Amino acid sequence: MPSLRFAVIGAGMAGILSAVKLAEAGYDGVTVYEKADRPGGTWRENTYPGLACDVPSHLYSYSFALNPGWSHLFSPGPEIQSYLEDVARRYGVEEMVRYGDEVVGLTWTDGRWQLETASGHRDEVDVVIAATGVLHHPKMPVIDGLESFAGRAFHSARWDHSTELEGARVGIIGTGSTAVQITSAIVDRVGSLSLFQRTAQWIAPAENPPYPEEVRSGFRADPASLEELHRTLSSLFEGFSASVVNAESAQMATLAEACRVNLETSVVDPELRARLRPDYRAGCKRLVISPDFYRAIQHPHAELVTEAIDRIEPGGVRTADGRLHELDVLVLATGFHVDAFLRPIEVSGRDGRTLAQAWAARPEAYLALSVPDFPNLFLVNGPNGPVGNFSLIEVAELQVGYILKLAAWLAGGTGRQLSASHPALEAFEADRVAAAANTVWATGCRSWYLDDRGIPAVWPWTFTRFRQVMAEPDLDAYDRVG
Ligand code: N01
Repeated sequence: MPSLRFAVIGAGMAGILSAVKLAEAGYDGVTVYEKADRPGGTWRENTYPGLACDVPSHLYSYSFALNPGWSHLFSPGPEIQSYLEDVARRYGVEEMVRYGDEVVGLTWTDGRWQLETASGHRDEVDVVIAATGVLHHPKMPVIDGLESFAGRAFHSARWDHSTELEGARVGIIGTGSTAVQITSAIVDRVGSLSLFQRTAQWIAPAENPPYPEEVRSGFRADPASLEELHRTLSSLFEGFSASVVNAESAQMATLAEACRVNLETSVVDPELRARLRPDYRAGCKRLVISPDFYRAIQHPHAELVTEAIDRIEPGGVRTADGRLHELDVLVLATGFHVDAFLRPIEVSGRDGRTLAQAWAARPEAYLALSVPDFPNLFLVNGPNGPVGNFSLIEVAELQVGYILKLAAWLAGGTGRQLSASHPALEAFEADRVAAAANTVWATGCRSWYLDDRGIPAVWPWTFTRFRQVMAEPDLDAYDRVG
């Protein structure tokens, strides 16, 4: 039995997966550190009305724990949270998790990681797997007067369930996937809804049919059919990945046309339609998928506000035209600090080099998972990885499979330390940045995919290539220390 000791940080989708796979590989020295009191990660933190996954549920599932019971093509957030909790329970992850204790420090000393938590607990491990998430730290908008608002104001990922929505005058800032889902979910209940749009979004139409009980029991009776469905969806998404990384592909043109037709045929008022029409290409920002957003925004008491926000006052939002939009509730669906990987954990690697120093310009990791001078620290869903409209579960499964191969090398006794070499990271980054220029994400829009230079901070190649690269580590790309 290998004698490595592991710390997994985070008990979200990727942390649960890591723990399951480490146990399956026979490692018994595994502790999962989770700052909250439950697993689930983003699905625990986000509880806003309308929360759902816009990747089909039968793809957004662990391949080893397919779920015949999904209620819908795109199942709601609470169902996903229950699924993750259920997997954590059934696969023995619960017993490995230390809840309510946040990792605050990681220091590489004498060939091992010294880990420290907020409670003062210490651990010493050979390998750290950081499964700390991407869309994790809420990004608050910088708008004058935000604190002066007299009603209830909160970020979408910190939904205040004590706030009464029935009959309330609700404002939503943002038009990303989150704001679109919230708008559709609450428009019928609120007194009025003002959606503050800084940038229009292309909306891909997609119905969200339920799976009738007979279909679900069919899946239960025939697990092979469920596997087949997972495979089919996976290859569909793999095809999509090939189109987004080639902005001129025929599939992108088809997608753009579907979004255009959706807008032109769904929105009746030409003036509203014009204000909802983006001036950039479909897919440039992360595609928003919704069956009913256009219906919602045409609701008699919904208003699309396209005047820029000037400031926030106790009574509501004042726009640049001088109008005060009076509100009781203000939802900030303004996204996340997507470059805050691992932070605020203080990480000190080989020779005292800190991650803050290594990432002073921006986060970078070889193949999105290993950072030079930080041996035996591996990231799942780390910087510049595949995040665009794919199943992040599938991404994480491939990454964890790769990390397990690195761990097997460490456990094999040939060497005890592995971190990507500087030349390997530099070559990877040069190729990545060059390839990113051909993607649809670089065709001229503002989006959370772009780094501070305006370069898409994502995997710019096909998912097929990602799968191939993850299949077998190239150990020559790593500094190996015995
Ligand atoms: O955040 P976003 P999100 N004044 O960053 C606007 C995943 N997700 O939470 O476009 C005015 O996309 C900002 O405006 P602009 C998914 O990957 C998945 O919606 O920059 N507006 C934008 O409209 C998604 O992409 C699901 O001009 C301001 C919005 O806020 C990711 O999470 C569901 C502003 C932020 O959009 C993030 O989505 C939901 C300001 N000061 C989310 N600051 C699934 O179904 C920001 N904005 C899987």
